[in-house]
Amino acid sequence: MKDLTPDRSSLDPVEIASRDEITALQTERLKWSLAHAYENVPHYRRSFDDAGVHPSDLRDLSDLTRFPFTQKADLRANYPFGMFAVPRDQVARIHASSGTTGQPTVVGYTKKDLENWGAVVARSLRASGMKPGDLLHNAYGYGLFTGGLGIHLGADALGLTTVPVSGGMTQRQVRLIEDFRPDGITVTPSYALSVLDEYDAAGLDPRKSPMQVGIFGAEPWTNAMRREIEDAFDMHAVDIYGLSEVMGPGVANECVETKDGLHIWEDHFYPEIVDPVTGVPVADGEQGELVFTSLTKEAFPVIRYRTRDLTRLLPGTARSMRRMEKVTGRSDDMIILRGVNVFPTQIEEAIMATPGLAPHFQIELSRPDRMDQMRILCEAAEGSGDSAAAALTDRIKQTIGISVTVTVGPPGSVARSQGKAVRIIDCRDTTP
Ligand code: DLL
Repeated sequence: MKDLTPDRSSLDPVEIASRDEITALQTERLKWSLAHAYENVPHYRRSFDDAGVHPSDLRDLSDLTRFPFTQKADLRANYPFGMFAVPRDQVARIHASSGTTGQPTVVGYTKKDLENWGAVVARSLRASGMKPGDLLHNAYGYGLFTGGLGIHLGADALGLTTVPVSGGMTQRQVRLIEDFRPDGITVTPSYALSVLDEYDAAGLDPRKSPMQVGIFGAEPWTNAMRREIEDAFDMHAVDIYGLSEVMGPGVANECVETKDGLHIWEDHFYPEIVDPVTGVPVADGEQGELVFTSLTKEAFPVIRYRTRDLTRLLPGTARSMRRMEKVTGRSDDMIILRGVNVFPTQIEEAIMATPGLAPHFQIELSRPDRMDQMRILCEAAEGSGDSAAAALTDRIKQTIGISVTVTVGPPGSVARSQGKAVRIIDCRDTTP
């Protein structure tokens, strides 16, 4: 793999500023953001008043913990535009979450917000090893989802040539990659695997593909999956994180030279980690739920937004800004199987460590006789037998401590998605 480390002189000065400079900037911006939310969003005025706090109570960053959390339910209760802090005619763009359960969550951006978003995505793409003039194959979905258009903004800001392919039509993805010869690809890691399958189906060698880097996010993926993809395509695989409520892609990104967790662009998004049950903040280095406060957003400020994503904060390395460890999963995706907490990422790790299995999988939950059961649906790698089932069952028992059944189907038998993978099929009847 080629060394893609960006030239230090090409970085935004704030990426390598001192911690004191970053803290001073965050404090000034946080004061503005709290006042802006309080003065312009009835929900924030009410919730701050109820908690007995006022934006002027914030003297330094540690005072933020006195302010109330914001939850997804608050955004839903104010559907569609109730959380906007500027008049609707100053909102330049609307995005929304898919809303598979209940109401979609609507978010908005002013022109300035779009500029800032473009800047943090540009920073993310540069950290991933892309440079002005490079060609980018953008296979994140375009539309209300923030992936496609968010990456596009950043690619424009960095000066890339963007191919706005969006998701789907996998054969065409491969043909365009081979014809246009992109330097990088932006796509969910699970859909990257479908692209990989298509390379095989077309009889093409993925290691000869032109791509030098894949920038993968929008869903959890493990370091084991990173190795698999890097090996298969002979390219770097880096992690990009974000969520619509906070901005979209580009809230945090790995640096291609270190791949040791994602630097949070702390000059725009202030992170905290809290205990997911009690909401009490925990120290850097400890696991918990990630919470974000926006520092510069005009249209849709978020104050202490509970992401449900589980990770921990680590000190900066390649950049001064703190890192978040690769996300283990969402607290809502945690399966409690007969008392043991299990995340789909742990199953992914076990599958990747078992010879003879392809990296596709789904987890089926059922409850016969009021006992929760887990079945792992996975696939034999091309040309291998099905002896891997027993090996995977054993590995999961030994590493996670749960008994599961494993069904190893033929290649292509596990459902594919064109964006975020659907990992859990819940067939449990929860009626008492
Ligand atoms: O998925 C934004 C995005 C697009 C990020 C493209 C990266 C690339 P939402 O649809 O609002 O936004 O979903 C946000 O997806 O709270 C996480 O649970 C999950 N997620 C996003 N990035 C990662 C990642 C976009 N790198 C939700 N690792 C978040 C793990 C991720 N989970």
